[in-house]
Amino acid sequence: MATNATPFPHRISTKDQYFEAWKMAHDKPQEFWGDIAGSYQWMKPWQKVQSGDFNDLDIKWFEGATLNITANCLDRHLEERGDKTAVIWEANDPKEAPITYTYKELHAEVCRFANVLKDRGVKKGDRVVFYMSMVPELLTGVLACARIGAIHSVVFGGFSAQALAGRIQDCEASMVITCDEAYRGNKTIPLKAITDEALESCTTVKDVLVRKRTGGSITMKEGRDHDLLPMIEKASSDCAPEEMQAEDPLFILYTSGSTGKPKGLMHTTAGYMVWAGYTFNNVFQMDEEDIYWCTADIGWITGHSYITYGPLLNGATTLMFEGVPTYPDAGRFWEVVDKFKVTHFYTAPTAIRALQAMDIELVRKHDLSSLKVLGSVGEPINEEAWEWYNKEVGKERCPIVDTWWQTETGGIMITSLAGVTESVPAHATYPMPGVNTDLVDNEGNIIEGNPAEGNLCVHNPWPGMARTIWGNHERYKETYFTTYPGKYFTGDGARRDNEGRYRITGRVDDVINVSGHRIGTAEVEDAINEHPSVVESAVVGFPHDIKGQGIYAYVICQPGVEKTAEELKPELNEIINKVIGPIAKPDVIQPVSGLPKTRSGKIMRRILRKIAAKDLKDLGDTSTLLNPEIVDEIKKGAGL
Ligand code: 7RM
Repeated sequence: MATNATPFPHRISTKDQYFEAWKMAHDKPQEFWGDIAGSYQWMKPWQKVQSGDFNDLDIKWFEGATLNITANCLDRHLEERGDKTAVIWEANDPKEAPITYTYKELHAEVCRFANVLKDRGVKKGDRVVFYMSMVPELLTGVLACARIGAIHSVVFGGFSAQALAGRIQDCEASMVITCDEAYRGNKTIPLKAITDEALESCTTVKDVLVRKRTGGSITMKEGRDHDLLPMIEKASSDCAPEEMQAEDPLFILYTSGSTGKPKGLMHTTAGYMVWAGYTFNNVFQMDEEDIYWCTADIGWITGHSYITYGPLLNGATTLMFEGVPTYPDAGRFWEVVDKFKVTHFYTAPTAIRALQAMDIELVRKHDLSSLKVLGSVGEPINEEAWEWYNKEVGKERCPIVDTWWQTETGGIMITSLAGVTESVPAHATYPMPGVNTDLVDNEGNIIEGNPAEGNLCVHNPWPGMARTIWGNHERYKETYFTTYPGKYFTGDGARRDNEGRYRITGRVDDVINVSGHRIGTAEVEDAINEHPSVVESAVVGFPHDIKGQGIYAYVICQPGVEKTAEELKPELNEIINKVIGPIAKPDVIQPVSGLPKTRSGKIMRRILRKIAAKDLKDLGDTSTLLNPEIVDEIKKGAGL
């Protein structure tokens, strides 16, 4: 394909241009974002680029405009790159043939799927929950929803029936789309059976569409359950994009916080589109012929913004992988890079660390010379993993973009731009244009100057930010905007170096990040407390070589119940599997007779974190505790 080297509008190509763009976005955000939005396709123009602020929290971008995001992901490219590969799908089993879709084919497939949804009565504003593995229909299905204005909510296939049910109930979904079973390495996961169990407690779901994948045995409920693939095959490939308001919801995605149940973050259409498109374009700096692979699952925000929307908005080729990094062996990632000549590779530090621990020949025997850019996302990357990634995967010739962002932010917020601004080991580095960051101390005072360390906040609205928590705007305000009034508080701590570059140090709240998965300690505690012998528990994170953080649970059993950690483990795991899913299983369980508490009855988690980390320096003053004697007992129990 004959292509222009830089067909991408608003591409930042030099470090000076980055600083100029950042300043422009800072000084004149309305003009800056109006200009960028101009390169997308709109049905009606906007009246105002942005309104609302962090006090009223009635944030709107491109109000008055109408559009359809799939027209921008698909239709807009048909003329220029209709025959270009849009999606490459690689199966769990390397022997199974990959599937590719050109932009034309993807367009047709999304339209067919959209017609299936319409035929089942799905309308604009209805919620459709996806509980699937990484089959092509997960990607085409979310786009089909967007095509007709239905709101998608993808639930990661590792969550339990109860967790799935909670999400379906919270957003009152009318449809669930699932698979018979998922392939995951040499295992299968019974997604349909889990869905059936979840639906026992859900009253809003009228239809279940089942994408057959393994052919494993499932039960189909007459009238409710339908076989998806034959329906798609029969449907017409003609489906006009629904005209959506800029602020119409596009999707809901559930994520864990420090308290309470998972929150359904709601993202809207126009701002999210502009943010996903702009960030993808500038962070990855792809050329027209490049092949991009993000190893995330579409069940997480990374898969929404950087497998699906971001790449397709930019007319890129995006690879979607059904499998896991260690099947059939731990060289699978590199085999796939070689097989498809991947140029841009985006993964999580936990995967890097896990593969780093394996035989190096698994990396070296594959040809990785196609790679141009490497990315990291999901958790802080330690220097050792960064250096290994740079040396063994990038052969010291690929810039690394360490991209810091969150489900709430919709897209990348702090990162270097590949080959444009410098990569610094373990540093996310510079905020994107339009992101005005502050480090604040615990009292909310802004820490001026460099270097600095504090709680990371953003003090201006940006197009991609979540607009609310589904059904609970008060909780949205309370969670993100009251700790430091007038600012969005990220929950992360960060340092800023003399050049103004950020290094994210990790969560400063009660969220732990296990293998890049966000887990609320309160959720795990609630699950553990369901055990009939458990009186109380406290869950904290601790440093883990591969997972980044592990889960450490301190558990108090009823008087007279003398259970060892070994006895508790399978019983607690069973409950956690049932309530949340296997991703939340504790690595360490320690039975204790009490927990360190302040005089007001609050658990002193700081002490528990130190003990879990086997770090007894600066335990601090424990004499003010209600029960100081407990600290020695817990230390002893931890083998310290
Ligand atoms: C994209 C995503 C968000 C939390 C966030 C951080 C941590 C993500 C980085 C990172 C250090 C990074 N969304 N985090 N990226 N920490 N460096 N590059 O992961 O909502 O699932 O998690 O993940 O703590 O608050 S998420």
